[in-house]
Amino acid sequence: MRTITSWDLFCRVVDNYGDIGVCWRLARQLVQEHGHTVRLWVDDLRSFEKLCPSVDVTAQAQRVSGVDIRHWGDDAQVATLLAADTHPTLHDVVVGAFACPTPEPVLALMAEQATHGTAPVWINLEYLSAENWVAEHHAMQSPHPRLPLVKHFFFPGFARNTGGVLRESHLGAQRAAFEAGPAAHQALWHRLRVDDLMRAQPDALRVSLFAYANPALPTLVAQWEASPQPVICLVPEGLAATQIAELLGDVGAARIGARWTRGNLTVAVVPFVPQEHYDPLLWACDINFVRGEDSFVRAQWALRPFIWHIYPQSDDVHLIKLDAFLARYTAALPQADADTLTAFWHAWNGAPASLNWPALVAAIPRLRIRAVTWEQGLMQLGDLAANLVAFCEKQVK
Ligand code: TRH
Repeated sequence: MRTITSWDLFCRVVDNYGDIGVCWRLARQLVQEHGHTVRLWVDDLRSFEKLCPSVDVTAQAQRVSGVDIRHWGDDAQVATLLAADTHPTLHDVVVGAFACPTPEPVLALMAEQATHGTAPVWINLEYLSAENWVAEHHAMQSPHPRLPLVKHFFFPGFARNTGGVLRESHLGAQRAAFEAGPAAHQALWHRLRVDDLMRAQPDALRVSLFAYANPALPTLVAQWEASPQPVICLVPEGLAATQIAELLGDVGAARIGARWTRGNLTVAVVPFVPQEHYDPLLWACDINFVRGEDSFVRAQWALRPFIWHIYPQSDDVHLIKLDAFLARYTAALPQADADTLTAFWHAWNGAPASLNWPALVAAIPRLRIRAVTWEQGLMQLGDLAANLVAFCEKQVK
């Protein structure tokens, strides 16, 4: 009987950091929690470096945090790197993340291994969605049109009969340790270079803002300025920071350390931190604005109210995904709070007129309770990495 202990994971960076963010998290978890071997193929090492500064952007092959990283270039380069590797055959599982294509040399090798009955399990790791059809499509198979290979569709999700979402086994303990004492908070604020601000305004509402450029931002900033309670907005350098700087008449000044104060609002541009340092920022804020896929999931594990800026797709199909998640998340909220959250998420995703910050703030106590029950429900699905391992083991039994 074959067992599953090793993985070839292919990641194409389509945009921003979510593609590599998810793959890097999964790769580390397979190594650290399952003791497996992972070879992670990435086409864009510069985006990767942003999440993991120890990545050498010039190296074709390197090992970081126990993960073998390969620069995914053209097919010839894949073949060369494979041949040169200490492990020149494929690993037990070949994963294409976010439906990226499997390189031809890898397909050829898989087909050859298939003739000996040792073809790797072939997985298409899909995008995350709360839509109902996901459970029906999860684990479906698709035979290759030419080769004796079968691809398995593995869908992350929020419902039973999906793959769940990523969650490291130590996450709850780490979060509890962070919340237990002020030292961890102080270290975080120091790392983000805002310790003076946090000391000066201990009662301010703390907000983290990770978003794409957003037409609702001017309205939000105006409502923050007029807020009765002071608001501190921590915005990582990037798209939203640039937009805020332009909005506040300080074009080109969205550098780390930049600060603006307007009315009761203080904005601070903070560094884009390595991936493992992002969670504490979410844990330490009262409300988190997140985007894409990975930060969206991390905000759910932070047990704080969060606002999702979903990755925009053509024909507004992303709005269907947005509403599918909202339907699940708000089902257990009092109706008024469900309406408030829904209106705010809609405002943040294209309908600025309905943006109502005071209503959202008033709902925080109930949203925090919901965040806890949501976490409990999600944990019952098991975590994606463990679910994926179990799924692949089933395929080789
Ligand atoms: O960056 P994103 O918008 O990424 C993606 C991609 O664009 C992708 O093509 C698309 O399919 C997907 O969205 C839906 O958002 P995401 O997924 O939240 O990824 C951001 C990553 O950056 C995540 O792993 C968290 C990490 N991060 C840090 O490590 N440090 C930071 O300071 C911040 C703000 C984020």
